[in-house]
Amino acid sequence: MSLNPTQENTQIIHAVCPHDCPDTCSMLVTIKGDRAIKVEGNPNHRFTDGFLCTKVSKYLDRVYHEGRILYPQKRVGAKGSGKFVRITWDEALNEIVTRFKQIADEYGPQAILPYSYAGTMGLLHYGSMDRRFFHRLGASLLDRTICATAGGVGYQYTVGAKYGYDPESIKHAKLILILGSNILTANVHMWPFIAEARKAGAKVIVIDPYQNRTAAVSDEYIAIKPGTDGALALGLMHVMVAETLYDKDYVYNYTLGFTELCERLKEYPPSKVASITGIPVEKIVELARALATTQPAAIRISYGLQRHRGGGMAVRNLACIPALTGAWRHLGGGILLSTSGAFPLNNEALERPDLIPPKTRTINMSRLGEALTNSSPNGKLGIFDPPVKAIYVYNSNPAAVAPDSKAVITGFKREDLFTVVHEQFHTDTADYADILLPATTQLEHFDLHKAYGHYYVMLNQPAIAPLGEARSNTTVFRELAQRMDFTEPCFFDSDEQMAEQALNSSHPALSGITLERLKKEGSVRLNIPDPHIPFAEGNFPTPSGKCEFYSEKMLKDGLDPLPTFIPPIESFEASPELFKRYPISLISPPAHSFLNSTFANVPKLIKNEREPMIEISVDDAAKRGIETGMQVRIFNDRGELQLKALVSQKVKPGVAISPSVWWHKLSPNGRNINFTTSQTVTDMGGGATFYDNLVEVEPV
Ligand SMILES: Nc1nc2c(c(=O)[nH]1)N[C@H]1C(S)=C(S)[C@@H](COP(=O)(O)OP(=O)(O)OC[C@H]3O[C@@H](n4cnc5c(=O)[nH]c(N)nc54)[C@H](O)[C@@H]3O)O[C@H]1N2
Ligand SMILES: Nc1nc2c(c(=O)[nH]1)N[C@H]1C(S)=C(S)[C@@H](COP(=O)(O)OP(=O)(O)OC[C@H]3O[C@@H](n4cnc5c(=O)[nH]c(N)nc54)[C@H](O)[C@@H]3O)O[C@H]1N2
Ligand code: SF4
Ligand SMILES: [Mo]
Repeated sequence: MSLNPTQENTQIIHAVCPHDCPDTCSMLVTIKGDRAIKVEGNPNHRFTDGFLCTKVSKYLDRVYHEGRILYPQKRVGAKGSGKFVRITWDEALNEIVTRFKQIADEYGPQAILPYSYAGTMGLLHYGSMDRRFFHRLGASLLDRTICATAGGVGYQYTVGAKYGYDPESIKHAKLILILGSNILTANVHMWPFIAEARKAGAKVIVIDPYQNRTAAVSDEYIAIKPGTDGALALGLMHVMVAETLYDKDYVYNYTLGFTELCERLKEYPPSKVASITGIPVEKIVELARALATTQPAAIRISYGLQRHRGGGMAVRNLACIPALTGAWRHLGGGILLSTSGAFPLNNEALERPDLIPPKTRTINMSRLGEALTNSSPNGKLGIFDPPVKAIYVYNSNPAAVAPDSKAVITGFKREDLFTVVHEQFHTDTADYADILLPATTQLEHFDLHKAYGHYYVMLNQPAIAPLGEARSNTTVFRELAQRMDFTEPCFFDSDEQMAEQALNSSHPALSGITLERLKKEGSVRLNIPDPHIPFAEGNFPTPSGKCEFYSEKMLKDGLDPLPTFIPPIESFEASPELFKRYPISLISPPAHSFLNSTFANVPKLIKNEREPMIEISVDDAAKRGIETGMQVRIFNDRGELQLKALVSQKVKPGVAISPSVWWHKLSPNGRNINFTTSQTVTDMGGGATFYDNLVEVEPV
């Protein structure tokens, strides 16, 4: 432990915020005796800048929450009743191994499904010993698509890898365009850099179907119809080409397929794009001119705009813009979705994909309902052979966060499904466990971190001993491997050894970044130029080395090789019949005080959010006789729930917003918004389509 003595027998430990958030904050934990007494943002970290967000500044309320699961338990009541009795770790682990062996004998090991996501983003506890274990076991593989794959894949077709301008360089931008990203809620440490740009005269424009917190403080807010950003990008490029505002030299040297792109753009004049997006023609033209003639221009996109069927294509189209305008030449210009692709960590060493038996199947986590009920949403039965007979859930709360809750919960209720849940809290998912295991929090274990919103590698040192009998993910999988008699040396690696393996790469970006150095410094910037202008002279990591307006790879993957517009599957354009019955597009974006469903059980943060709510436009409310404060019923063919209405100027007619993700059991009638969302997946990457969701709303 790196302990720095301070006054009154307290010590400060370097930690890292583990949550699924681009900011990956450097956190200082003060401990006194065996207790953590304070968490704060590291003032010496350039991105964290000395502050933590609303949620994580209450991290100790989570660590010392009275609802922590502190010992292993076995279910005694009906599935979902939440009734458990205490057992020992030996009993719990032996039961898991016995059941896994039985199921593997009878149905084959693929009947066992691991289910995890980013409850912690620490590389070790996110994916290391767990992957080794399930790979060696021959369990089904899980495609982790619930959040970011659509945009990630679309971005990579165009740009080649998941990184863009250096987030810190946005302070040099003169024009900042934000789409599908609520910076003040979900990426708050980027805001000071944006504020600095603004002080120097930059204009900030937010394009979003919802006038969110970020839009409210920006220079201009432009409302867009949900799921239509792909068309907007085409319209903007149409104007840039028609008015010859593009950077000819950049296009000639560093892009592929300009001629084909121009042909395609003819199909998207501003008049057509205006009718698709709901943005007036003049606005589209003005925005195109501004983007092409103001440099540096920075586009910040996040994941909101890709939670629709055409989400991959929308991101791909937007990613073409900075190559057309030449914005990549400038410090603070370009586009940014994520920085995660810049970290050349050795994932193969961590996860050992070589242990996967040939022909192992992959199950898409965004269609968990389908996997657990062994039936598709349109009623086809017996689609999985073997059926899923066991699920091991960790780092996730799928009963609450996965789409189509009715199907997911029907699956979890199956008496013949053996369910293990490793959790810090009695979540909605924990209630369905047969065996419930206590998990450590970030203060109780060691981990190594990369980030998706900055360029620093970071180390989390444990600050306190595990509470109760809590054990970390890596500890539990190491013990399960031993009980399974897995004898490969990788099952005996310690956390520190795995961290060293992850850092073991010949890539220059990691040169000089060692565990030893991280133990001293806590956080080290990747060995990349500072400041970083990645594509000033092309060097795109695509197959052609250029920014690909035309993508041969997309063609091979069965996609349109050129930018195009794919409307939301639940829209007037794509399903007029459905639209007649369910005319409101419901978006359920991150609540300010929760992190997905994490923190949604911390009283102070629940108080901030007040209660589960739906914001509905003045017009839609009037038509339905809805007033603020009324209970309303929200429904579609998948399910229904009840929430309090807030009549709002922040959404246009036809759109509603419900900040999420509340726990089912802490929501009215035990149901959250995912009773309405669907298991349909995106055009690319098999991503979830949470915001491609038509509903009707009526007073109760
Ligand atoms: N406070 C807080 N922070 C979080 C989270 C949280 O739950 N709470 N979650 C974390 C996680 S896991 C993630 S992935 C990120 C997500 O962070 P973001 O990517 O910023 O969040 P989104 O869900 O993507 O929603 C952001 C905005 O996208 C808008 N949006 C929805 N559809 C469209 C569209 O079609 N076009 C456009 N232009 N905008 C659209 C929404 O109205 C919303 O204002 O945040 C992380 N940070
Ligand atoms: N309607 C709607 N649904 C959504 C979204 C939305 O915008 N709208 N957002 C989606 C998005 S972007 C995402 S990323 C997913 C997120 O979904 P999840 O990945 O399930 O994220 P959380 O809800 O935060 O749940 C993480 C759980 O992991 C547990 N945990 C934390 N650390 C550890 C650990 O070290 N070990 C173990 N064993 N457990 C740990 C926490 O206690 C918590 O209960 O939700 C999706 N669901
Ligand atoms: S959730 Fe994000 S902003 Fe909040 S402390 Fe963690 S990394 Fe920082
Ligand atoms: Mo996410």
